[in-house]
Amino acid sequence: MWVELWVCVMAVEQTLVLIKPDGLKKSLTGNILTRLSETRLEIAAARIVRVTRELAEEHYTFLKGKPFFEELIGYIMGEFHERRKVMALVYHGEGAIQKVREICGATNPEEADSVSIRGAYGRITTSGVYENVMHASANPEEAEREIKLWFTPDEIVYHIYPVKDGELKNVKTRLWA
Ligand code: DAT
Ligand code: MG
Repeated sequence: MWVELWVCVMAVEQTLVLIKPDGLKKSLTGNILTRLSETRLEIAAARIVRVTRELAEEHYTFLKGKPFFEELIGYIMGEFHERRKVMALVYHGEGAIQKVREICGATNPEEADSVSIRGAYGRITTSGVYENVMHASANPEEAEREIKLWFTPDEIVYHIYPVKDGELKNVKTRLWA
């Protein structure tokens, strides 16, 4: 007798998570990391980033032209929360994109499942900004573009995308005095 065994194999993926300025201001970092640890995914990278206009506009480049674009840029830059920074993380593992999106919840915090992060902690301001606490990549192509925007290869502990050797010439940097 043949027994059919269906095994659902999920692809190993990586995804970008941002804890946005409202998430930091509301002291939700620990809470969000605890919820994400339920996924059993691995943290591959983490950093606190001061978001320049250039980075914000590049991250949301596909939304250029939307009526809410300028406010969205101000929000992610921290202009409304006295916190000019976000926490950026890369999660790695099977089905990472969908697992993180599920915990994150729908874009509109009023429509998000109430136990998701956005449903529980997000809000829409009177001027219509979706303050939805966190970002999560939506698909593998977006994840790759976003991870490469927010991290250099050396900041990620796993080898996830191809790298090449390069040399930076005449680059000014700050060193410990
Ligand atoms: P998501 O962040 O769920 O991937 P998205 O990529 O479509 O959603 O949009 C990016 C961000 O832009 C989203 O987190 C909040 C903001 N946004 C999207 N649609 C909006 C709208 N109709 N009004 C106000 N802000 C919006
Ligand atoms: Mg998106």
